[in-house]
Amino acid sequence: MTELRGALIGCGFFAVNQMHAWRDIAGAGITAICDRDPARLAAVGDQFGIAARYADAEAMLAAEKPDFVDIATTVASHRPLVELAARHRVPVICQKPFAAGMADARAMVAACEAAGVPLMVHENFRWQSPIQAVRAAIDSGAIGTPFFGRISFRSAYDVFSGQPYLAEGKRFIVEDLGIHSLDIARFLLGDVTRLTARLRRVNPAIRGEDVATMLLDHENGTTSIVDCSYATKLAVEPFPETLVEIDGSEGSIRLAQGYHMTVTGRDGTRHLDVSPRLLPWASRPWHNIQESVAAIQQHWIDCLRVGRESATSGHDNLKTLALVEAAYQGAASGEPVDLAEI
Ligand code: NAD
Ligand code: 89Y
Repeated sequence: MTELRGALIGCGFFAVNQMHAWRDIAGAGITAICDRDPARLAAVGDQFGIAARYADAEAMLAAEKPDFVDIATTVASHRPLVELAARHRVPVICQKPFAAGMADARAMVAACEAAGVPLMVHENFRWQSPIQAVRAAIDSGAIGTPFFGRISFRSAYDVFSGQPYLAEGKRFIVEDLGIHSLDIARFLLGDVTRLTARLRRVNPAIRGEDVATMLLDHENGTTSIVDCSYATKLAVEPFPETLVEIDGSEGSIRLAQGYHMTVTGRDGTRHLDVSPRLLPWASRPWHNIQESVAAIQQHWIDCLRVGRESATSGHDNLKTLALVEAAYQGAASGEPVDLAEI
């Protein structure tokens, strides 16, 4: 099997996880990196032994002609970089949030489609092993047909020290973290027709909202609550665990703090430890996210090899991003938002 040669753009805080994971991916590796910040370029190049280093993404794509490009920059640069990859006919992964608005997101999907280039959004939370375990329990039929869900992420973890830009944007928790929770809601319970949202800021030291409570009507009639907070001080800090409740016609699923899953069905109750693996390069409490980075990157390579659309393709991610937009619009108006109008 020929090794696919990847190029990474953006050598910042999160890219280090992606670089570690690429080293373990079967059939692929990163052979060139780019960052416009020379210090970050040097740090990642030295840490991972990458000699091909570029300050300019276009120069890298032209010289290296990689098999795929992995964009790990923040949102402002996503559209120009995805369109650059499309022009060079290079399959592309783009970090979340895919875009700051629907028009940019649709343009990026259209550019890749027109160029015949696969596009995946690095929407990794659905790839966390506890979330996959919940989905497997639903699919097993043990709880019957789901009619209610709650996807909950509540924490007071200091995310601002590693990602200072999160304190500065007009938008914060829905665009940064709630986007994952909304994607998990779609993954577990299906697409959404209507969303009602309430947002607020509790932490006076940041610009955007840090608490969000959302009510989702799913196409199949299921109702869910998606709630997230970075202003919730708990006895035991749960970061970065997403807690899940699913009620079905025959039973229920609870994914509780500590990666404890309880499945109650016709045949009784099962208690399961669904803790993520601690990969050799990972560190607590990030190991849950880090494991999902490895999983989504392997999925990308598996899909790329056989020409299959990835689970979180650009096209799929438009539906997750539309929920983010609906949350901001709905919170501003105080009214429910019809997703068909986003
Ligand atoms: P960061 O600011 O630490 O790093 C971004 C890097 O990209 C910087 O070094 C910057 O110099 C570089 N860069 C920006 N534009 C560039 C360009 N045009 N060409 C070359 N280099 C460029 O940001 P971060 O915290 O690593 O976040 C990056 C992305 O990852 C964000 O979109 C964030 O939301 C996302 N993220 C995802 C997860 C997850 O679990 N999926 C977790 C954390 C962050
Ligand atoms: O940026 C965020 C993400 O995607 O996962 C957690 C995070 O790092 C902080 O909220």
